[in-house]
Amino acid sequence: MAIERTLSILKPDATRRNLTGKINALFEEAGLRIVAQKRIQLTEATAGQFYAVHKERPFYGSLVASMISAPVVVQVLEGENAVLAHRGVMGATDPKKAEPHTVRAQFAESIEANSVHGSDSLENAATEIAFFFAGTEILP
Ligand code: IDP
Repeated sequence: MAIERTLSILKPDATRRNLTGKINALFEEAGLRIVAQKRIQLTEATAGQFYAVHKERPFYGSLVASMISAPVVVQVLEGENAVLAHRGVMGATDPKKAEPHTVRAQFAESIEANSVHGSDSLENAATEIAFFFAGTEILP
């Protein structure tokens, strides 16, 4: 088993409804350790850059607007197979298709306002962690 790090974001729909503690508890119960965490307000430019891979998708503008509608909590989670473990706790993108125990099944408002982001590969995790955190901010 490899110890990995992944980038997690508690999205505006979660911060707005004061759900950060409940979601963090699910991460910790799944064996993930929060080794860095900060609450920030994304700008249109930053959110647009972060989701640039979706630029051609029809929901891109709406997704960016949703991501800047309230503060987010960006986090680095560490643990065994953290990327897959985190994706497992998050659940499917569409909350209607997510397993009942997952964050998105329990908390998401919609396929867009789906409460959490998680890196989808170890390679993307490294890029996304560096997007938000300096190495000195990560304290295992
Ligand atoms: P993921 O977050 O589960 O990895 P992605 O396909 O990478 O899913 O999409 C990134 C984000 O874009 C989703 O978490 C969601 O907020 C939004 N999104 C994805 N598909 C749709 C859609 O069909 N309509 C609206 N928003 C979507």
